[in-house]
Amino acid sequence: MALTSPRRAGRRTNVGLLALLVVAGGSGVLAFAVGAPGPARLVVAAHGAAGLGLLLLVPWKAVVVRRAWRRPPDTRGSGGVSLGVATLLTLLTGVLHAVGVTGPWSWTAGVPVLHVHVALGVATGALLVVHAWGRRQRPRATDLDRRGLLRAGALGAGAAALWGAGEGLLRLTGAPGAERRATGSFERGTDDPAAMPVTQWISDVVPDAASATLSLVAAGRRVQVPVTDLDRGDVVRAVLDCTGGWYAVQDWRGVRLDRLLTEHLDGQLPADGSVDVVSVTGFRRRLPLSDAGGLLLATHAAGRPLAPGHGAPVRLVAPGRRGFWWVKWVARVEVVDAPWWLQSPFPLQ
Ligand code: HEM
Ligand SMILES: Nc1nc2c(c(=O)[nH]1)N[C@H]1C(S)=C(S)[C@@H](COP(=O)(O)O)O[C@H]1N2
Ligand SMILES: [Mo]
Repeated sequence: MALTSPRRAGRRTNVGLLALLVVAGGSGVLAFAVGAPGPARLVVAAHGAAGLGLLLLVPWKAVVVRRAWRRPPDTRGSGGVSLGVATLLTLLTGVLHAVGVTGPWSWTAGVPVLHVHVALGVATGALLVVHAWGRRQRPRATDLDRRGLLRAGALGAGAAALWGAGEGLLRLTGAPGAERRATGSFERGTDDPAAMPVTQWISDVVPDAASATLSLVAAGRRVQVPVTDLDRGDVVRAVLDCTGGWYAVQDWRGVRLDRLLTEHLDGQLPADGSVDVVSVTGFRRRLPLSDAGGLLLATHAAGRPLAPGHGAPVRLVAPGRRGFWWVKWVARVEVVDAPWWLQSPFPLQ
C-alpha cells in the first residue's frame, strides 16, 4: 500500500518511528513486570509488533537521511547514526531471542541474549532522547484528521501483520521459539531443579551461610522459627519465569505463608496491609498480605531440598509473578501497614 511516496517522507515518518519506539520501550518494560499468561501474551505481541514495525518505515527514513546528508553538516543534528545502529541491533537481538537460536548467541554463553537486547533497548532510549531533543516534531491538527488516522492505522496493521508472519514462520520451521511461553521465555529444567539456571537479579550473590532461623515480625512482635520447622508438606505446582528468558515448572514444597503467619502471629495480622519478604542478602520484595494464601515458603523442589543457589534453606514461591518476586534465602518475613506498591517496581540489587 502506497501511503505516501517515499519522496515526500519527512515529519510523519519521524513521528511514526518515535511512536513505535515509545511503544516498544514501554511494552518491553511492561513485559518484565507481567507474569499472568493472558496479559503477558498481549504485551509481548504489542512489543514484537512495535519493534518489527520499525522495519516498515526504513524506506521512508532512508529518504529522510539521504536528504539530510545533502545539507551542510551543521544543519544536521547529531546522534542519528548511533541511534540507527543501536535500534537495528536491539531489533536483531530481540528477534534472535524470539527465534531461540542455540550456541554462542543463547543464554548458555553466560549472558542471555535477552539481557543484551534489554541493554541495547535502554541505550536506544537514551540515544533517542539525545537525537530528538531540540528537533521536536510538533503535533499538528492534521495528524488526527482522517488521513492521519488512516496512516497510523495502516502502520499498526502492517506491524501486527509482520509480527503474525514472524510467529507463523517460527511454527512452520519448527524453530525453538515456537515453544516459548506467553512471556517469551523458554523451558529449562522443569521437574529437574538441578537443570534450572541459578539466576541473580542484578548484583546479588549466593550467600556463604544462610540463616538457620526465620524471623516473623508483626506489630512489634518477633518470633524465630527454625527453618527445619518449615517443611509442612504444603505443595504448590508453579512456574518460575525469569526475565532472563527461561522458565521451569516445579512441585514446590514447604509451608503456605498464611498458615505460618496465623500460627505464629494470629491477632497481630491487619485486615489489609503488606508483607515484606527479606533475604539474608538484603534483596527484598513487598507483597499484599491478601495474597498470603497463594504464597509458599518452599524448602523443597521436586521432592529434594533446595540447592544453595536456588535459595536454600527457604525461598518464596509466588505463583503468577515473575522470577524477581521469588526471594531466595529468606531470613525475615515482616507484616507492615505500607501498601505493597510503595516500593521500586523492580528490585535494586
Ligand atoms: C526501543 C527498544 C526496543 C525494540 C525496538 C525492541 C524490539 C524487539 C523485537 C523486534 C523483539 C522480537 C519480537 C518477536 O520477534 O516476536 C523483541 C523481543 C523482546 N523484547 Fe524488546 N525491544 C526493545 C526494548 C526492550 C526492552 C527495554 C525490554 C525489557 C525491559 C524488552 C524486552 C523484550 C522481551 C522480553 C522480548 C521477548 C519477547 C518474545 O519472545 O517475543 N525489549 N524486542
Ligand atoms: N535473594 C535473591 N533472591 C532472588 C534473586 C536474587 O538476585 N537475590 N533473583 C530472583 C530472580 S530474578 C529469579 S529469576 C529467581 C531465580 O531463581 P533460581 O536462581 O533458583 O533459578 O530468583 C529470584 N530471587
Ligand atoms: Mo530473573
